[in-house]
Amino acid sequence: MEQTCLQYALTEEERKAFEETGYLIVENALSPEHVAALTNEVDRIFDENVKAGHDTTKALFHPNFIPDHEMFLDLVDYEKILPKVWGILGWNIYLYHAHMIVTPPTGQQPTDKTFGWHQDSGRMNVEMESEPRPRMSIKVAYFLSDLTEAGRGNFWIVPNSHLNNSMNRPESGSGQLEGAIPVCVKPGTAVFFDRRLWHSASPNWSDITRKVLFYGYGYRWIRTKDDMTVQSLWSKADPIRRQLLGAGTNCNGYYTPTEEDVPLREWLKEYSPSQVK
Ligand SMILES: O=C(O)CCC(=O)C(=O)O
Repeated sequence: MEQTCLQYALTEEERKAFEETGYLIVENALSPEHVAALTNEVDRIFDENVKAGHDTTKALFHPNFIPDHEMFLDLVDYEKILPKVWGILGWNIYLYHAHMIVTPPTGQQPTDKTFGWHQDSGRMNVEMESEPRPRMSIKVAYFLSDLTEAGRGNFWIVPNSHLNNSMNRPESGSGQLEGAIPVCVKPGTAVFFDRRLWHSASPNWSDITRKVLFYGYGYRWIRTKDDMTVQSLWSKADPIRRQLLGAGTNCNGYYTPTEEDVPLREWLKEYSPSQVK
């Protein structure tokens, strides 16, 4: 981690916006060249899946994509983004989950069918007692395709909904949650969202294939949510990247970390001590 990343630290304004609304939009997180290079790899993976039988009109949900290309790995500790992640969650973090979603055109006419609204993390929302639920994790979504208009398979959210344990769903099965909006962003935009923010995927009624990379960061004591076969990447990774890829000295170190378990804390002690609690 280079000290230059500190210029991208979470500002007080960004913290306030994230805490109040449950999300944060960072435009131009990726340059057009970076978007193009990532898109090539996403297209390659989509084509491989199509060759293996994936229906070209259906969304491809492709988890555990970090080992698929060095560029995906490099985004794990991306200097423009990671400082904001630790600004929100602190230093005892890792990448617990990552998925790529490619949403091709459905070729169908728009409908008003209710989307699949949810908070992240399944049973966490049932088995953990508290109102509101605790944050525990966030996701960063890197949008690679042009989503400046609705109807393109946009990510939908209900701003300010992250402190609501439940939401009223339309009983008829048509219409969306009250206050719901499509996230309309340019390629190269990163969108941070609190796992509790009520959100949903949506159908793609346009003729532009939607492409997004989701990076889920959570506390080190949370289990991985997909296979996360990243262990083979540990030996070549620097200490902070190794932490983010789930390395640790022993099981207890995920709960009560030593210096060796959390090089990110040691780095922050040296370069940004006010961020170490
Ligand atoms: O594909 C989308 O826009 C939504 C993804 C989603 O629901 C999630 O990452 O939990």
